[in-house]
Amino acid sequence: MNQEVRFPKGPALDRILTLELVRVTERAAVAAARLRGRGDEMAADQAAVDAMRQELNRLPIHGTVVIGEGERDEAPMLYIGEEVGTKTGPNVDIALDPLEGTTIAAKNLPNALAVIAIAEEGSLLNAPDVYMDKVAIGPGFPDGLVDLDSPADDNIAALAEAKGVPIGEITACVLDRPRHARLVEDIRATGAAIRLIGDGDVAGVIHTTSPDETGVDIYLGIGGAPEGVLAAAALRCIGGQMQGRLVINSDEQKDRAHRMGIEDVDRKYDLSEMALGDVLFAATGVTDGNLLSGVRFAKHAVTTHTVVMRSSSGTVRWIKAEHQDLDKFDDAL
Ligand code: VTB
Repeated sequence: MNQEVRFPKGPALDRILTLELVRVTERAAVAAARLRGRGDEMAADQAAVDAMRQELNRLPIHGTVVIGEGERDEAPMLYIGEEVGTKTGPNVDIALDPLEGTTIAAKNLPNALAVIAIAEEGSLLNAPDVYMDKVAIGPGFPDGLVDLDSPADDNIAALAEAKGVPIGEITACVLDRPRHARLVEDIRATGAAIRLIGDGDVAGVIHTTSPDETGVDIYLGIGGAPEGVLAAAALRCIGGQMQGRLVINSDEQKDRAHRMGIEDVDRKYDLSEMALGDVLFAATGVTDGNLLSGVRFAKHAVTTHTVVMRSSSGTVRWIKAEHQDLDKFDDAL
């Protein structure tokens, strides 16, 4: 999409793909979960990447990875620009993270996910692998209630007022990083609570959409830009508001953004400028989390928990799957 914002003409993706997509994240999650809590981030990530790629190549799509494991020279698989699928179906853009939260998976902490979004060709922001400043809230609030350029205290006060609760009942989710020291101070000064997360800000943003279950009302701060696009894809399906802006710290990063078609690196993106048109989004829990349970291994079955959503219908499906044919996870293509 880049600079030009296109408007959707209507559903373009095959409905069947919604359920097909579940297999892709299920399989990546199972592969990663087998290596959960082993302290080996690379191994867990690699297993998830291999598994996701194999399953993705079975989908009847002609897909191009726009948000992936990295640029071609640094990622052998699922790199940006890689073509995936059987190449017989619709042309689609794909944003993926086979293991979002590699560190949390390695430590077996909450909210590691296998994540993918599929959208009509040209409708996902081709974000470089740099940081992105983000603000997100769930659905049901007036448009423009929060703004990336407003101070955190204003955003929190506006949200509390719209929710009809005292500020002390608002919880902000923030990545636990030294770069957020000032942000954390500013939020604490309002009286709001903070959920500090070690990693996994795709889940952090999605958590704002169900504050009653997750306890998170607003997401604030700087995380990865690819994770920002994935989160935007999810919010386009469930509803909610989000803005993001790339954080460019060097000429090299600026060049990288330019190469990906982004002219104005200071641009503030709204949700629909990061993910537009007919979007499908799926996430399977790797470790237990606030929205999704992790993979469960029993003697004769593996159980997975997945959420899959579609923007054009607004349907959100929660799929608990019991897999009894355990060999299928080891099938090579
Ligand atoms: C976040 C987090 C990811 O990257 O986007 C983070 O959600 C940002 O980078 O799980 P830093 O770790 O450098 O702060 C991840 O941790 C993935 O690497």
